[in-house]
Amino acid sequence: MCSFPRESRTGGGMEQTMSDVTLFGFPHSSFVHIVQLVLTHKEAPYTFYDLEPDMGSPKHLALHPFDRVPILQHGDFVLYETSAIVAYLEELFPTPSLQPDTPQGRARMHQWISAVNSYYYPYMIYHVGHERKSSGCRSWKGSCRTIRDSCSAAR
Ligand SMILES: N[C@@H](CCC(=O)N[C@@H](CS)C(=O)NCC(=O)O)C(=O)O
Repeated sequence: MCSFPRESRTGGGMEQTMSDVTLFGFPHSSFVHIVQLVLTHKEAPYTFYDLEPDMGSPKHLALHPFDRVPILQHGDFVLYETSAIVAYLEELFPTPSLQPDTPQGRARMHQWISAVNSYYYPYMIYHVGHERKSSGCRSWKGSCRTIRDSCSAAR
């Protein structure tokens, strides 16, 4: 069990609610936003813990060996990887359902989840986003080339 102190929220983000679901992340993370969107849509009470100051600490790595967020804790059960988390939430809070009701629809959904994880996110966030932040795309030609290549790959 994790011993981090927690800040309580519900999916709506306003009320103070005790819950055995805790989401660990940091506020600017797009993957954390995905989990928050699902919790919010399902009106599921949860506790948010801002892990930003503790990223990379032994406590964080005990929850996520790959040094990332989000992490979901439900009672004693700890889970990482956004797609696994949202699939778990779909079972835990089945209504309203957030997945299509046909095999083809669900297959397409999984195709998009995989494409975002494998292709869009690495190029658009890591290569373009991080390169822009570090260089501003003015001072370093190599950086501009990385951004141009990443945009082409993401297309
Ligand atoms: N495959 C992971 C990716 C999660 C991920 O990359 N999260 C980013 C935030 S959006 C992160 O933890 N970054 C920390 C870092 O790169 O140091 C998932 O699906 O949950």
